[in-house]
Amino acid sequence: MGKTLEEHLRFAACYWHSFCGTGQDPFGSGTRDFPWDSHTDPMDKAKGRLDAAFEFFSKLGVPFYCFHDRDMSPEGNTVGESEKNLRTLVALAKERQQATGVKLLWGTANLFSSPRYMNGGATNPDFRVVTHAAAQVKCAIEATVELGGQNYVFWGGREGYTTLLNTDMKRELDNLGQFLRLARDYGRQNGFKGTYLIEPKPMEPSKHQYDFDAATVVGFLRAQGLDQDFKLNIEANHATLAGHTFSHELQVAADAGLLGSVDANRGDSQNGWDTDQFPTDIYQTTEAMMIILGAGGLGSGGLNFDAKVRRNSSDPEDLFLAHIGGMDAFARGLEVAAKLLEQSPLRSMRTARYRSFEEGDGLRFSKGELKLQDLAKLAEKHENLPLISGKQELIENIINQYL
Ligand code: XUL
Ligand code: CO
Repeated sequence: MGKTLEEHLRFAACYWHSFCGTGQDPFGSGTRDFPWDSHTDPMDKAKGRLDAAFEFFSKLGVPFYCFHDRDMSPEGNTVGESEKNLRTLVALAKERQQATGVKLLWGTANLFSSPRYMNGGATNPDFRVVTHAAAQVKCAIEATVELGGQNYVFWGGREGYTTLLNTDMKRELDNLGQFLRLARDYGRQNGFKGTYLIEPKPMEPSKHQYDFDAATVVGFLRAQGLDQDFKLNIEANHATLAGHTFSHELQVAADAGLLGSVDANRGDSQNGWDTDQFPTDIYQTTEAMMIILGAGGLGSGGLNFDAKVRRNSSDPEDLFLAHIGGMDAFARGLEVAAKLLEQSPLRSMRTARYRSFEEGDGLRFSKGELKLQDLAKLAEKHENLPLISGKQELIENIINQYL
């Protein structure tokens, strides 16, 4: 379709799962030994982690990476010290980017790990906490600009509530809108030309999160006047937590003209939480790539592996195998999707279903030329309608032929 696989897919590796998470869960400690964790000074740990991350990115050959401020550098005792830590690591990351050619897809701020944010970051009922969220976002935007990041992400893990009995939801949402406008303006005034992204997720860690799903976020962005600067970062596993398919979320974002980027992973159909597994399901990647191709591609976004190896995948090579498998699953999905769009009858079958709106009264309805009473009158002409099959099984059979 006129682009190379690399240009279409724009893969990114994420810093947090691969270089911060050792496999610890609520029931047990980590299972992967990170040699840099043997340093006692947190800044030495961070530097060792950075070296390992860039060694991995370049050995893997992945063109992009993504990070949170706190993945890359430790929180200090004061706001100023945290900022200084991040600036030190960003200078080193810049050197590594130049040496390896690896680029930054997006940066973000972690407004969910510190106990300070237990009631939210930008939506915290205590204004003083909101100022801390602002300090972090300001510095993370500066870091993203310094590293040439193409996007800046907001994922609202704790932007939500635990109970409505103590929550003024309207005020919190207005505060979120205000906060995001300030962040947008600061970035624009300080050289950020990329896309701001909101990553929907319905729950976990909050009981209810404000950025519930793509439709909710599209409505929020429009209501807050943010839809010119912000798009959506759709994550597969977040879609399933919201009771949707990955394709549904991609299509909602694409239809609003707001499909910005993708966090490529998958859930587990028997587990109701964010398992963040590497994508391996070619059916799912094919459906996703059909929508992405239909939307004209990912633009400045990409496919970020927000995924982690299983706790019992304890060999260093497992991290390579996981990313390679994920890339292959999407590359294969892209090839199948391109063939389905270009060679199969799928697209023409869908177009044909809506043919009645392309001519005559259907076209007049689409153009807004008919009133409800006109439609009601026309119904009298359409008694005894034939049933028109949706042909779902045929379509599914066609997809399997191309797979
Ligand atoms: C959490 C999640 C985050 C965002 C970035 O579920 O997906 O890692 O991608 O904050
Ligand atoms: Co994510």
